[in-house]
Order: sequence, then C-alpha cells, then structure tokens
Amino acid sequence: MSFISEKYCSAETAAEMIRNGEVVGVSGFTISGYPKLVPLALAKRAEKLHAEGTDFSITLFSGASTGESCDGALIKANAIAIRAPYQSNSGIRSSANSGNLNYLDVHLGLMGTRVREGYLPAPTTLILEVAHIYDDGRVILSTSGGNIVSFLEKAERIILEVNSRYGEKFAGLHDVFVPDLTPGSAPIPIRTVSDRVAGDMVQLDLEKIVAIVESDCYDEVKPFVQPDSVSETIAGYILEFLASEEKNGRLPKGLAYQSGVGNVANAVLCAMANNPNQGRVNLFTEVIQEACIPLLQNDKLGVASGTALTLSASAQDLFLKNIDNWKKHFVLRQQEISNSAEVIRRVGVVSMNTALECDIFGNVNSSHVCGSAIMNGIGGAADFARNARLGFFMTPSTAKNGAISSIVPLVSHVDHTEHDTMIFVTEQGIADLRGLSAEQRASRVIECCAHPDYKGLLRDSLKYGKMSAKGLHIPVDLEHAFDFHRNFMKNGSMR
Ligand code: 0RQ
Repeated sequence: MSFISEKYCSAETAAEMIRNGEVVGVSGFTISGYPKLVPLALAKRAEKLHAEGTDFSITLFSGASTGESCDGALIKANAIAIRAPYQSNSGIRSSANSGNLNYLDVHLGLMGTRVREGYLPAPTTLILEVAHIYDDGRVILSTSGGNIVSFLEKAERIILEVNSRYGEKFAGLHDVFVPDLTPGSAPIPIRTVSDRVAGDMVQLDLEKIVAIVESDCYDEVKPFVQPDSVSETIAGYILEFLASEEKNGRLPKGLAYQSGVGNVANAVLCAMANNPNQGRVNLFTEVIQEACIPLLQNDKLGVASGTALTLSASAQDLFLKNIDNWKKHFVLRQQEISNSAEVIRRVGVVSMNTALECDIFGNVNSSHVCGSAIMNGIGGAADFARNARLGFFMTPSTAKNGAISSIVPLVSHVDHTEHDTMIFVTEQGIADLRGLSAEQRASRVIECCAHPDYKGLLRDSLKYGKMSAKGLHIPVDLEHAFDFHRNFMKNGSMR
C-alpha cells in the first residue's frame, strides 16, 4: 500500500481534523475549483458542536468566492468568524452586514502576497480540490489556481479532495509560477498571454498530507443566462468604441481583454463571439467565464489566461468532452500572477468591470450599497482597472426598477478613484473621461450615461456644486452630495 492510498478517508473523518479557531485555507476562485465534501462535513460537525453548546468557528481564506457547499454551508452553520477575500454568497453578505462576520475585502492580486509577507495569518490547514495526485505527492490542480501555492508555504496540514471528473486530463492546463517577495524581487518573466514560465503541477510535501477524500462534484456555477437587452446595448457601445479607437491608432492589435463577473461582462465577450468582423481575441483575466465557449466554438479565442475557469454544469461537461482539443487555448495561473500589476501592465490589457454606481466626477463604487452594505467585494477589479491600457466600467443606468440611479453626484464608497478610471458605459451611452477636467467629466457622464429620469437632478447637483464648492477644481456640492442615497434609504427611491 502506498503512502497516498493510506490517506484516503471519508469527508467526515477529514473534517474532524480541523480545529476550532484555526485559519483554514481553501482552493477556489469565483465558484470554481473549491472543495465541496469536506466543508459540507465540517459544517455538519459545527452544527452538532453548537447544539452541544461547544464553540466552533474558523477563519476561512480562499482565492475568491466559493460555492454553496463551502461558503454557503459553513456560513449557514455559523462556522466562519473571519472571511477573506472576495465572496458572493448571500449568507456571507448578510452575516457581514449584520456585524456577525469579520469580512476582509482584500485586493485579489495581493491576498497571497499579504499572507506570505505575514501581514495576514497563514492558513495552518489547507483543504484543496485537485484533479489528480501522484504517489510522489505531485498534484494537478482543478478548475482554479487561486492562492494555492502561496498558502502552501506555511501550511501544516493538507486535506485533499481528488475530483475524479478531471483526473490526468487536466495535466498541462496550469502554470504554477508564484513571484518573489520584495525587496529586490526578480521581474516576472511573462510578456504575452500564452507565456508559460513554470511547471503545470504542484509538488506537495507528503508528510503534510493528512487526508484524501474522493470526489466527483461539479463546481456549483449557476446556469448561463443569455445576455439581456441592456447588457447587449452596453456591449454594443464598447465594441463600437474599440473599433473607433483602433481606427484612430490608439488600440494596437495584440492587447488582451479582461472581463469581470456578471451578465454585462459575459455580454461583451458573447458579442465579440458573434461579431463576424471580430478576429481572434486573447484574454488576460482572472475569471474565464462561460463566454469563452462561444468564442472557442466560433474560432475567435486565441488564448485565455486566468486563474479560474468558471463554467456552468453543462459547459463543464462540454469542456471535459473537448479538453484535448481545447486545452491549448487556456492557461490557469496563481492569482498573484493573473492579477499582477506588473504583468497586466506588460501584457497590455483592456479591462471591463462592472460598477454598482459611478459618480459624475469619475469615481466608482463596485462593492458597497449606500456606502455600508457589502455586496460581494472589490475582487480583482482594481488590480486590472489601475493597470489596464484602456479601462471600462459598465453598469445599467438604473437598478431596482428605476428606484436607484447608478450615476450619482458622489459615490457612497470608493473602490476606484477618478485617477484610475477612463470610460463609463451604460445602456444610455458611453463617456470617455480621459483628458477631461472634473467639470467636463461631470457634464459628459450626466449627458452620456445617466438615465433621463435622473439627468435633471444630476445637472442641478453640478450647478449647485459650482456655486458652493470651496474650490472649483472639483465642483462638488458637499451639502447635498448624498441626497440620492439619503432619499433611497428614507423613501425607497433616489428620486
Ligand atoms: O441585485 O439581483 O437583487 O436585483 O446589484 O447587479 O446588475 O445583476 O450585476 O451580477 O454583474 O453584479 C458590481 C455586484 C454587479 C459585480 C456587481 C443590484 C442589482 C442586483 C447585481 P438584485 P447586476 P452583476 C472581476 C472583477 C465587484 C468585483 C469585480 C461585483 C445586484 O460585478 O461584485 O468587479 N463587482 N471584480 O439590482 C444598489 C446600486 C446597484 C444595486 C446594482 N447602485 N445600488 N443595488 N444593484 N446597482 C471578478 C472578481 O474579482 C472575482
């Protein structure tokens, strides 16, 4: 019997090995490649301990959001005390917003670095989903790279979920390079989307593997929804804008695209897939979403480099069926590389991220409703927006049936400052803010992007700002800057 085969056990046995108060690191990024069976068993164990009157909770660190069997089950069981980084689970959201969970919203590109630097505690136990394990302790990672290698450095115990759906078919998908820490770190040797600079497997320390659990679970990604008309309109503006930039010599061929999460992001890539004039595109992104499939099928995908392959169940099946032909189009990286400022700047990226609200001066809030209630988190949007060659923030012009304007006098929380943003897009139009003064930006955002129901109020806000601001460099009407938000909290509408 090999060392490895002796470690196979049930998820329940593996879950028993996790201690109260421990920092647990899991694989996983935007609902892909996270462990499912051990977290579910851990949640059940926590519920049992709580029923017996015993405290049990962990600090949970990951690459980014995980699915219902991990984030969902553990938060329902009241088993998470601290969570970082990005998440998208309604239970985590409500626990954070009710003050029961300490949620740390760290830039995704820096999470692993901060752990390695010692500014965040290093996970002591890791629960990793992998595609395959060899007897010598080498593993092939599954559908995401995340922070696995960064977390490994100081981990004491490793629990593996080996997902037999993937197996050795996943060999060659990952490139597991992790950068040096400062000071004096070597340049990261990646210049183009397809560059591979390390091996495709991770060598684990056999002595640290304490349990192996067999799994055949799907990543619990919601079924793909075809883009709605608002998203398609936004996508249309972006493609038109890109074409005019190219015509004007400002968009060299060979730039790569980053697209954020959600419907609008998918719509842009779907529109590229369906555009007969579109050549092959390369993606340098964090989340490779479902839209990579139509791009592939229409022969419009060059290489997609990311840290997560986030596909619905039917697309996961399709990917596995075609993996031998499709693998050459993908590189899965650790998130310290997929989201590295240095690499994003060197490769040359057009970033496209979604905002909750944008203000007339160019600031963006992607994470907090009315300045206080966390939605998901900043994620990796700032890693890209700040370092992109060309950056879009997109959003429908209103939310909640028109009760909310996504264009506001001043954002209630700032994720991306006016110094880092370039182009705003809503279904009303597109505003290129590059090279404009604050007042010019404000007029352009109002006239090009705001919904007609809110244009008058926004024009008034700019007018009063010009009359009352201390300085006219940014003519903000401080007195009424948050009237939209106040109205919404008081009356349920920003009007
Ligand atoms: O709520 O579903 O209850 O109606 O926000 O909005 O329009 O469905 O958009 O799913 O694309 O998410 C910014 C949250 C958008 C996401 C955000 C309400 C709206 C709806 C969702 P309902 P939509 P999406 C790469 C980059 C930050 C991280 C990031 C996100 C819900 O894109 O988390 O970009 N981004 N990472 O009704 C109150 C407003 C609102 C609002 C919309 N102004 N106020 N509610 N909503 N605007 C990926 C990673 O980093 C991993």
